[in-house]
Amino acid sequence: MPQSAQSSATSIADFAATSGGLTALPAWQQLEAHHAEISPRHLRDLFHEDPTRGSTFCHTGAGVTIDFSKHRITKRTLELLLALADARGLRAHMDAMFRGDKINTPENRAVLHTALRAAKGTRIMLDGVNVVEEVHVVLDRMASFADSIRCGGWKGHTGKRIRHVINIGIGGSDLGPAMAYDALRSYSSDEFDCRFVSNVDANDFVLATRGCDPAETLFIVSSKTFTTLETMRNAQTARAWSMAALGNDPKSVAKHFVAVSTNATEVAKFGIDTSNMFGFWDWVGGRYSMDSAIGLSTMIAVGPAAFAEMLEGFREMDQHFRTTPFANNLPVLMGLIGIWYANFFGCQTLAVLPYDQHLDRFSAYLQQLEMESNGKHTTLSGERVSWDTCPIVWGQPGTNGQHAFYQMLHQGTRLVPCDFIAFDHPVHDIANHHDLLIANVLAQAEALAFGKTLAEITAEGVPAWLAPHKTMEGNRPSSMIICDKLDPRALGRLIALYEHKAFTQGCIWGINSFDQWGVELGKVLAVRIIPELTAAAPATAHDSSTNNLINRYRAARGR
Ligand code: G6Q
Repeated sequence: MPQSAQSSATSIADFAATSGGLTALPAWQQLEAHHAEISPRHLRDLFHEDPTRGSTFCHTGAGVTIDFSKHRITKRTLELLLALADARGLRAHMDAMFRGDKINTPENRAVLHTALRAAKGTRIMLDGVNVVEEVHVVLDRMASFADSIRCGGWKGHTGKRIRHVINIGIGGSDLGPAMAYDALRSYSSDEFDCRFVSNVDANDFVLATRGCDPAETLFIVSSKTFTTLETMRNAQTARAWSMAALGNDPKSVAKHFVAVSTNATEVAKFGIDTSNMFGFWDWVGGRYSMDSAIGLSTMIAVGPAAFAEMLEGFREMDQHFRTTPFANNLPVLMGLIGIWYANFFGCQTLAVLPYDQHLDRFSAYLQQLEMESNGKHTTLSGERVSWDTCPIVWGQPGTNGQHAFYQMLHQGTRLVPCDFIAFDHPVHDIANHHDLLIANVLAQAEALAFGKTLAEITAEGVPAWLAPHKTMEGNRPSSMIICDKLDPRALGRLIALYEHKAFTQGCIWGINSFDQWGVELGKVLAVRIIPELTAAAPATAHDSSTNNLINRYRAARGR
């Protein structure tokens, strides 16, 4: 794609300065006019007009193939979307991220999760330090710790080997490791299990520790800040639970608790020996941290070699994103096509539908990645956007979803673009399960796109009164994302694909994808309410609804 004659942002300052004004861009306005032409057209006609469409809109990179042909796009749509990316300075912004420029301007931080998987020997300088060297020092420490847990060399306080590893963390310090543990469960050691406690609801802790012998249980307290309310309360409960069973000996903490954090002072205050702390850095956002030390539980589960393969998968997708022309660039195309639906078709959601049970928690992970990154209404220059930003991301694995919510995808009144994710080879090749699974995912994409007309239904002899109920409009778009097999490398590739897709969209929308101010107010208000629940006098300082709800709860608890 040639550089556009339209305004092209080249530096972070330019990027911020031009982050408003999206809808005034010529490419945007051309897309609006183009949408009026495309929206009445049916995928049936687009396929009829171009018999090669199934291959021309299919791209492969970093071991991932994506068939975009069942989208309501033409070559012209892509040309205009690519011109939009060009006008928004995507290339320059991407280079700035990889280089370590402080593109998270509201927090004055670099965004260097790509350095977490850079190969040993790479140089990425930030404030005079080669961050890749630091990354590998931590990876090496993680590897020797993971090996000692895996081989039983690390013993608990009473001399027993560790059988249960429990990660305590929330948000970015939980969703990634929890998702990855499920995703790679079939590659995990059977010598121990990993469990996850995140919710401040005590039920989470009780259920996660059910059946665990404290003498065989290791807690990883994962918190970038080491001040998060939920994590700190769960860590204190875990310490009490562990010590109570281990003779209340404070020395037991060193054998049953390690920390992943950037905050050595708070880690030491909690009682964890900082030699059992694995660090990371303020240039890694929580939701981009599952391949940092936050992935310690993943490394313990699958081993350092498999973890390294996962990092290679990430790196391959980073390389693809960074070097492939946008017209064939998977994250860029995914991001732009997402913009096409969110901003021109007005779609409010995106369904992510993995056809592999191991990816049970993948859409929950993506909810944070995309919605916390791009669920913003303020541009980098501080104005309110006059365009929509992140859609709602949701979904669950097929084929279960087919027997639940797919009805709405096929015949509902809302247009829901879908990401199907499938694998050529099964992790467990039993009977012909995989053929059945693949037949289903292919059939769903076909049915959504082409549907079944009233004429076809009627020709089958369906009575006129019933035929409208059975009619499937079709023209419902989807991507088919295909990898070879779900293994650590493929997982790394897939996550990096979505990370860079989110980056692409944040750049087009002109927002900062790397802060999360929207979660702060609720935390502050909760801290204010906590003492009011037990105070001598009823609450009067809030609105009448909140006062009433607090006082109702107090009464229910006999206060
Ligand atoms: C992610 C967010 C957020 C964060 C959690 C946990 O990008 O920053 O989800 O990960 O609030 O924070 P700590 O790791 O500091 O406990």
